[in-house]
Amino acid sequence: MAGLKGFSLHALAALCGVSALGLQKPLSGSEQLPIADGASSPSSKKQLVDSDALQGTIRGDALLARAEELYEIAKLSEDEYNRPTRVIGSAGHSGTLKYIHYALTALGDYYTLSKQPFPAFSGTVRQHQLVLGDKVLFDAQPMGLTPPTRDNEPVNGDLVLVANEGCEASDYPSEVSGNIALILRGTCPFGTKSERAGRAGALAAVVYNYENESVSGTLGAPSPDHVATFGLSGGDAAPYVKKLKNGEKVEATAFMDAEVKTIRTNNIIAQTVQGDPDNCVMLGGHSDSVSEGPGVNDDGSGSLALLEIATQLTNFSVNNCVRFAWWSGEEEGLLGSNYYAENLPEEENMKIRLFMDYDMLASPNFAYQVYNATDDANPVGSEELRDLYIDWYTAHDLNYTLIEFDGRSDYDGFIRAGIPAGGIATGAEVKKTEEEEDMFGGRAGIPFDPCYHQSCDDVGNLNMTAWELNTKLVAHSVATFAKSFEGFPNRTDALDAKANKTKKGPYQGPKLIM
Ligand code: DPN
Ligand code: ZN
Repeated sequence: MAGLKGFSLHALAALCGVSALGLQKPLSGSEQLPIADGASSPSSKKQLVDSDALQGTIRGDALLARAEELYEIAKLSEDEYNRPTRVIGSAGHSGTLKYIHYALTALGDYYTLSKQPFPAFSGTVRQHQLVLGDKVLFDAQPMGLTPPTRDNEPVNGDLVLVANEGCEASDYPSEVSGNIALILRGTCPFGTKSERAGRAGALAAVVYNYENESVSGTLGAPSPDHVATFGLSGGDAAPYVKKLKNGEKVEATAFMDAEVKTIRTNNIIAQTVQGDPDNCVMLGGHSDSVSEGPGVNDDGSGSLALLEIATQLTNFSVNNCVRFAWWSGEEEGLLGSNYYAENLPEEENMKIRLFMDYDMLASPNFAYQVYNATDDANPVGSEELRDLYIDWYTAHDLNYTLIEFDGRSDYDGFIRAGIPAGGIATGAEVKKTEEEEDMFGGRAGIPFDPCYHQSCDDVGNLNMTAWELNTKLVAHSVATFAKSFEGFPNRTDALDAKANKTKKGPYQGPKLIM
């Protein structure tokens, strides 16, 4: 077990004892599976991968055992975070990376493994408060990656309304200097507003929404000019905007005890040794969670489905290369997948025929959701992939819904790099409708995942029916393209004309950037 130093005894026992499929001894529920044979070599004597055969290897009990191990690993963070989490930079996340890497190593030489390190930002807000006039704004939210207020102490000043949407230096009146800027959401990213406010000398900034909804946003990559920044709902901001417009004064106190650290983390990539290396099917899930919880559904469900399929695939031979990715820093703004896609040399980019994203496959109040990635708005091939999922659900007499392909997960960098992409999901914070209750069961009026980004995203949060079924669909997607790309559009250009049009959307992962 060299290489697993740094684990608590408990987690080490979980890792070595249960020994995730492909480690020392198979899980109790999977003893019949010919794991050892598959794991030993990339030999072409194996049966050519076939969708039904690969799907047939997927078992809920094996997935569940992995989820239990993952939760144990998330507990490694308890000392530092007071709860299980697999946020980047935590012991729970480095344990997750070791777990994935170790499980893949145990598959022998079927895969070529690599780690892709990259710098990532990790923000913590210990305490925060915004007071306007004599009112504490309890619903004011710190923006992701916000810096602290000066010396991590409260700052005071007048609240100063910024013109337009605060995207231009000229929108900031001179009174902003030494005071607190109030800026309307829209047109440019939150990070730009914070930077402009900082350059104008503001002590802090408040970005208010045009709707009566709070803004759960992030400033994105830190800038030395960023100032402590809050998001506020349109409703909460309205009385103050009115006062300021009437020329009345509003006193403000802002307090942000926060820290932004740059850390190094890494993606893990596993590529089959066998198969045409110039024609790869690529798929990914994210290895990290948010700091609030262990992320067993988000995205333990996707990343463990991939690990299980990577394990079972070793029983087969493939015609095309299969490349699995476990992205890091998804929750901080798709950092790992963007880094990967942006740093692909053109020749390497062209080898990736498509990318399939698997993020949240087992939401407790699930819907079977397919990203509506059409060819007219995305690199050609995205729609063919979308239809593969639709056809599979249809063939299994299952309902599905089409959901927006809006940049909330790791497919975004691929689309912008001209690579066709798509995926499936089971829903996050959005509430299920009556119609969806009729289609999928569960309960209307409550979120698909009521534990989304919370400490209760634990093993009990998984819907095993959805997870097992969706993992079979993931296996189907892998087997289909590992066997053949017949009928699937060829790549034309690394920067497909359409990809250029596909700019970064309002989302950068789970958080809004503008
Ligand atoms: N999986 C969510 C996350 O990583 O936070 C993002 C997401 C939410 C993606 C809803 C799709 C739909
Ligand atoms: Zn996710």
